Amino acid sequence: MDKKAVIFGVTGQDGYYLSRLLSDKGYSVVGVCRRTSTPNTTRIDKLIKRDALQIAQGDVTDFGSVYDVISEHRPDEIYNLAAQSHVGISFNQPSLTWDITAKGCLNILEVIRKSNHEHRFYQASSSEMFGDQYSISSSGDKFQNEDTAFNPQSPYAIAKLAAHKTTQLYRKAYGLHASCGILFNHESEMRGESFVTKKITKYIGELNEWLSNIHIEPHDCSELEDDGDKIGFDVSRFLDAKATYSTFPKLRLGNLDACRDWGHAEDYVRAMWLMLQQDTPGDYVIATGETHTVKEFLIESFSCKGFENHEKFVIQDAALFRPSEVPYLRGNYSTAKEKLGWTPKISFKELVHRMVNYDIKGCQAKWKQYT
Ligand code: NAP
Ligand code: F7E
Repeated sequence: MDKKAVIFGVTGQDGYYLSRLLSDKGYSVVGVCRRTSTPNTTRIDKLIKRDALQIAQGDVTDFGSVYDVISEHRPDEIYNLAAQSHVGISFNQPSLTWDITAKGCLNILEVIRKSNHEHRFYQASSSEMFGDQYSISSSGDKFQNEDTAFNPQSPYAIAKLAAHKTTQLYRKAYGLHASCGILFNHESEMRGESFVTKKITKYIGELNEWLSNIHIEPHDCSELEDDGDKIGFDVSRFLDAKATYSTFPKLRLGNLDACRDWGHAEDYVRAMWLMLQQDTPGDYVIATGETHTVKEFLIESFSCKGFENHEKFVIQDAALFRPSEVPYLRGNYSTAKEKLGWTPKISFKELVHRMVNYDIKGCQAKWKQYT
């Protein structure tokens, strides 16, 4: 008989890729959505339409709705992807972040513990839990693996660590088949727009559209003028005399020196599924083993479209720096490779190019709609 899975956090980036993967594998997939005043199902609408995904109403902070969903559907596998997942925002909304990201996980674990059905459980743990900690290899390289100490640097990371430890406790104390994926940053065409990668690639899509409307090639931006927090161009020679000067805002970013290990979400949801197919539960680092600064991501993104450099278009804004930062992340995924047979397939360069191309096409399509 086909397996059944329940996904909390189905409307997010990973929820989309995971529900697609499980549905392709023949699972009956139930995605839990919370009530919002505007639609939050844009990523998954196509999956719902072709009956690859069934929706249940629920909120992880509401024990009763978590109980109802799990007891009604009695899934073989439960994936908890629900979180207030933005590290920067967690400094402004620590209490909400705790309720969703830490207590939400506890609510699910409690329902599983009380259930008389065997549910396998996946918890979306995070490399943010390492904070400023790393291990050092015999050749002197810095990395994090399952044995590296945790020292969280944000309310988000503290909530994730609480959920991680609670999952481990429920595994040990009550014998639950509960696994934690310690996932390093993973991005995609479907990434939320406030994360730094998507912020950059979406900006390039919009900038590219502006340049094409003023007849300037990305590799030839020398005539653009620096206008403080905007760039400007005298368009009178191309367009009607009324429109003489066109401007476009610069991209505002915070810390460009932080190092992140960026992979593609499509690879990472495969690892989540593999964890729940093992006879025994466990904890696994999922990463690419490579690290890049935010600045390197910027350079690679701008170079995809042939821009000479990014400097003309970017402003560093002190308000976007975090009160405390995670400086260096580079995961060692050898346990996942050995035990799950998992390796990432999509490289850093391919990830960046896929995101930039997707956002360029998206902005062109949007522009056509209005012209
Ligand atoms: P995301 O795009 O921000 O998605 C988060 C999901 O959680 C959304 O579906 C959101 O629903 C849902 N959610 C928020 N509050 C909820 C609540 N009270 N009840 C039920 N659902 C709620 O995050 P993601 O990038 O897909 O990441 C998935 C999970 O992995 C998260 O737990 C994240 O913290 C963790 N993680 C992510 C990364 C990464 O680099 N992407 C790395 C490590 C760990 P709405 O659409 O209604 O907001
Ligand atoms: O920041 C810097 C920022 O918000 C990456 C989440 O999925 O991965 C993600 O957390 C870096 C940080 O991701 C801007 O200071 C500079 O150093 O894209 P991010 P994150 O904080 O690494 C982990 C593993 C998760 O678990 C999280 O859920 O980029 N940065 N300028 C900026 N970041 C943002 N968001 N916006 C900026 O303008």
